[in-house]
Amino acid sequence: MNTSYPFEKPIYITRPLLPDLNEVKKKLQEVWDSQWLTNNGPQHQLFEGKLKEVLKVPCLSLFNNGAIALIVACQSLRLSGDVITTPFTFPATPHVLMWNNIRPIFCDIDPVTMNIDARKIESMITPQTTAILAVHVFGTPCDVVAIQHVADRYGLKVVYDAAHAFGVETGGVAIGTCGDISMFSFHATKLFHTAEGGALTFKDKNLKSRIDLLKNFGIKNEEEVVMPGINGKMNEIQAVMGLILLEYIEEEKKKRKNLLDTYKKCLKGVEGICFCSSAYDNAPGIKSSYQYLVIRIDEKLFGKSRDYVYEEFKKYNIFTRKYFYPLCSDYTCYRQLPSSSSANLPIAHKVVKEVLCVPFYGGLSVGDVERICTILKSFR
Ligand code: T4K
Repeated sequence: MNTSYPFEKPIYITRPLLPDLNEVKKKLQEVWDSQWLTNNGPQHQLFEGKLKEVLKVPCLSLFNNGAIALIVACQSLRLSGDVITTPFTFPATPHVLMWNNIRPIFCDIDPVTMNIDARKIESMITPQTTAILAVHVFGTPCDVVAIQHVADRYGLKVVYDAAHAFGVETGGVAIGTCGDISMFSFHATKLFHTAEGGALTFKDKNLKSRIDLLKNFGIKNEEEVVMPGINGKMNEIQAVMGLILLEYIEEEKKKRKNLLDTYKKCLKGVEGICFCSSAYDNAPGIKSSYQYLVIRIDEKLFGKSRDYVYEEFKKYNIFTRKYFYPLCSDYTCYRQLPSSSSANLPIAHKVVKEVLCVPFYGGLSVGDVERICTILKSFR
C-alpha cells in the first residue's frame, strides 16, 4: 500500500497530554471553594509533596516556569563570574546566566550523547569559573559522575538543566538528585506538564527556604523583605493540572515506548539514519523520559541533508523541528565570546546540522508512525 501522501491534519513533533476535562472541572471546584488561587495554596502544597515522591528527590520547589526556576537556582547558589555550559540547548540555558550577570563559557559536546563533554570541561576552567551548567539534552543523562569529579576538584557548583528529563534515572539514581540543583520544565510541550511550570530539586535542605524566598520577592513576613527576589510562584490552577496529569504519565510513556519501537522497526537498516538515544531507551538501570524522538541524518550516507528532510516533510503536513539549531554560541548576543569560536566547538557544529526531532506523542497511532517512516524513506 502506498502511504506516501500528505496527512490531512498537521502533524507536529508533540501535542500536550490533556486529561479528562470533567476530572479537571471536579478538581477546580476545590480551588473555587477555597478561593485560594496562588501563593503556596493547598493544591500547591499537595502537588509539591507528590512530585517529590515521583521524582525521588529529598527537596523540591515548584515554579511558574522552568526558565525562572533556573534563574533562581543560580541566584540561590550565589553564582557569579563565568559558568561553563553547552551551546547545544534551548536559548533559556545561557540566557539565565546573562540574567544573573554571569558570562556563559561554551564547552564542546560529546559526539554520542550530545551533552556537554565532561572530558573537555577542565580545559575551560579559569579563576573566574564558579559553576558548570549542564543540560540532559533530550532527556539523555549527562556523565554526572565525571562532571561531579571535575567540579569537586575545582570547588565548582553543578547545576543541571533537566528540562527534558522528567522521571529519568541513570545507574538506578534519580536524575534530580545529581549536582547541587536540577531544574525541570513543565511546559505544555513536555511529557509531564502544568501548561507552564517548573521545579527545582536539590539535596541540601538549607537551600529550601532561600529558594522559596527568592521565588516570592524575598518576603519573609509582612514586615520583612530579606532579599531581592522575583515572582516565580506556581498558581493553584497549574498545580491542579499537575496533580491530575501525574496519574496519566505512565500510560503516556507506554504509548510512546510503543511508537519508539515502531520508529526503530521501520527505520532499521536505513543507511544514514540513527537514533540518538538508543543506549538510553530500554537499557537496564536507565529510565527514559520519552520526551523527544530524535534522529540524526548523515547526509553522505542518507543521500539527503537534514534540512532537505525538514523542508520535504512540510509538503506532507509534517512539522519536524531542528532542535537546537542554531547553536546558542551563534546567537548575536553570544557570538563575540571567545568560547563561541567554531574551532572550540567542532562536534557541536557537526551535530547541529544532523539532528531532527520527529513527531512523538501518545496521540499518534502506530499507523501514523509507519506512514511518517515510509515518507522519510521515500526522500532518499
Ligand atoms: N532549558 C531547556 C533545555 C529547554 O528545552 C527549555 C524549554 C527550558 C530550559 C525552559 O523551560 P520553560 O521556561 O519553557 O519551562 C518549546 C517550549 O516552549 C519550551 O518550553 C521548550 N524548552 C522547547 C524545547 O520547546 P518552541 O518555541 O519550540 O515551542 P512551540 O510553540 O513551537 O511548540 C512546539 C510544537 O508543540 C508546536 O509545533 C505544536 C506543539 N504545541 C505547542 C504548544 C505550546 C501544541 O500542540 N500545543 C501547545 O500548546 O519551545
